[in-house]
Amino acid sequence: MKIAQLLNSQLNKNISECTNEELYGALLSVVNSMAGEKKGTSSKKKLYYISAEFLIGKLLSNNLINLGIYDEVKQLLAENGKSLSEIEEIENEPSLGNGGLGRLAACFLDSIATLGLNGDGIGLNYHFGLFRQVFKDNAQTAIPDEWISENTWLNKTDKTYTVKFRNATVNARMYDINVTGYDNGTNKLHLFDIDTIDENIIEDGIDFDKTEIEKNLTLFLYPDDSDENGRLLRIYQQYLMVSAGAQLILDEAAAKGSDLHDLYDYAVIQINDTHPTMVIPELIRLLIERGIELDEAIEIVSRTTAYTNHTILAEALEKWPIAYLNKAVPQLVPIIEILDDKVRRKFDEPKVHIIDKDDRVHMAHIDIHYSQSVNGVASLHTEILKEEELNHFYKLYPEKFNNKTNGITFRRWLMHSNPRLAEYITSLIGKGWKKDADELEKLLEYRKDKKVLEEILAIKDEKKLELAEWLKEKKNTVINADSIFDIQIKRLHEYKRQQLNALYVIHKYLEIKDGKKPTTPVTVIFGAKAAPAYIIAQDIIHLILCLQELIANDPEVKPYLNVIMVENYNVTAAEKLIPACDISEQISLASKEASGTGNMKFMLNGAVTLGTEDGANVEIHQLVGDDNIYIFGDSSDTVVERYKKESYKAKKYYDTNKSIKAAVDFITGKELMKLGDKERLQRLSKELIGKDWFMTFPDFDDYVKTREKAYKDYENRMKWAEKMLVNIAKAGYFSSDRTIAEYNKDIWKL
Ligand code: 26V
Repeated sequence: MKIAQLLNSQLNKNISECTNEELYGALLSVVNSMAGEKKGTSSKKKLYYISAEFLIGKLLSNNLINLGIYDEVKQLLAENGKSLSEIEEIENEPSLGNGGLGRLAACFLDSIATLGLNGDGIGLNYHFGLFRQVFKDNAQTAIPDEWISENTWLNKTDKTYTVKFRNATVNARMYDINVTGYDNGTNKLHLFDIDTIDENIIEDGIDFDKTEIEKNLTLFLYPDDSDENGRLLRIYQQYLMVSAGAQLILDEAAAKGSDLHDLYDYAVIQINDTHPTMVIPELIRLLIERGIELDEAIEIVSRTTAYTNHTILAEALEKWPIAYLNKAVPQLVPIIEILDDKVRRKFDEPKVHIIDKDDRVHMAHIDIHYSQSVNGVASLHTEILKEEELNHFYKLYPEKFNNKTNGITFRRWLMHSNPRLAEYITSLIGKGWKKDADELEKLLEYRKDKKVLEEILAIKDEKKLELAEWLKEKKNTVINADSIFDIQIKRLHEYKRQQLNALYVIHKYLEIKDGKKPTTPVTVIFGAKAAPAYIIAQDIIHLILCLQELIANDPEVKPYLNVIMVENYNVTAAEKLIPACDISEQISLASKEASGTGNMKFMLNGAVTLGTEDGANVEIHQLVGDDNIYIFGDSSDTVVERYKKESYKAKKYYDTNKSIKAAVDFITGKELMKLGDKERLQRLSKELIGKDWFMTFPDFDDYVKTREKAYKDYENRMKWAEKMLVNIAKAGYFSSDRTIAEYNKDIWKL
């Protein structure tokens, strides 16, 4: 049937007479059923990508693109006086993720389906997801993100599994979201939930009674875990996900003929960071329950699982007190103890034991000992895991360690978010790049072609105007579309160093005040949520918002420099911001950012990176060469050494470097103190001078110098356009299709 007929069968009047809401509802049902009818590949072995987060973004356009009906639908609507982009506005963005790890999981699902691999996602259906960020008095406040509405991509299923905790038994119900492949079949994202959730227990902001798990289990992603009840709730959530997931995996394998002794021929489970680690002891427990001997069960599960590490920050590596596990999921404790005991019998080194001397369970250690593969997410990251962070494990199991440099789906991050650029690329080199991203290199032929370079600049200008309009309409913010757009968007964390960017802004502000005016105006754009319990991160947001206000009201500075912090940064905002970016800020302290994936999205859209040699920036640098990236700062070796020697003294830099002192003093100077919260600004200034744990001061001068160089180079428009073009041409390596093909070849073997 033609789309028009399908759509009409959902509507009881003409398209032209429908509201956008009605059209969105109708499109959703049509697309959902078309997607559902397209079967994915059915191989004997199936991949299960299990993750606490899936930051999938809005689905309508993405599905229209993947089903190959985007243009047809858009035109049909236009013929009836309707706009697809206005209809897209109706959709709420699913609030099922927090940052890079969750977005990566979403890109991976897209690529798995696109490559025609038999693989589904397993996660949880959080009713209010991660919080929605609202700025009030120049500070972040958090409210529930009500993303589930009547028209939803969630398909309720009849499948339920019993999940037992010490003090409660719940029924986990499976909801499915169709995952369409680009020009290929449909896979599933399975999200578990329980019917007894009570949304009315939410009190002020995002507070709620943490103890009533039948009512609260799937209310929020990452509920506050600063007290025992919060930490227990995290364990309950994780177990709900893995127990239901494990039962599903065993059911599906058995249905295909597995006797469970050969589970690894039917299933491979990719464990996305440590949140799903309990799937290992849970599967062992379930296999024993079904009659398999302990040792064999351990062997079977170890051959079925693979683990991805996404961070080296010690505080992010989960360690649960055994007492907490005992309170929540006592059935796993004897199994974890056996897993630990086996390790202890083989290895004396306490650093590789699972249960430490303080009776805490190191979740990553379970993954490393009891799975077949351990991978990092960019070459530098994997090297650091092997040589530093996980060196003791690497020595035991060198064969398990491997690198899988992250990637992004070009369907969402180019074809959907920047259609004009995508079409222009196709007009130059044909459409082959859509299936084989390496073909983007053909663009290099045009690096000296004036007409091509001018068109690339024109597309960027158009995207900048669009962003300016969007900011005006949605966020009530006015920006100058003729300025350089210098953008840092990512979770707020000290290691990502938004504070370094803010120090630069202050430095620049002081220079302008001093009469040193930039030739091209600059708009510095931030977007970031901070974990509600992360005080210094909140302070950094406060500083940025105060700077925004200060400059907006300063007629002397405003024509040259502006600061904007976009409220509630999410996938939808990223889709507007990234195509409009000139300079992509990737300024984490070298060695700390596992990979980064925003860096890849920016590059693909013709932004030039200003960054440290960290994460995947290293690989971007290698691909584009020195002339097409701005690299600054200390190397990861220097940083690692400095930590080892404990030799870093921030105060020394503050005392001897005039620019640093001036910028830091400004934080507690009279201008900002008048606008801001004294306590927050003083705490931040004290943190920087007394500690600066992520070493912004040693990199400060080089950062300023390199950023100025980038701004200067920007003025030569043709040369700049060539840098843009090289970045686009070299981005092919970062297609998640490449990453997934590597996972499949080396680990999953589907
Ligand atoms: C962080 C947080 C912070 C807020 C409270 C709860 C919570 C729970 C888990 C985590 C771990 C986040 C790990 C993560 O997102 N890592 C990122 O993974 C990306 C994909 O591999 C990678 O590009 C980023 O460099 C890495 O930071």
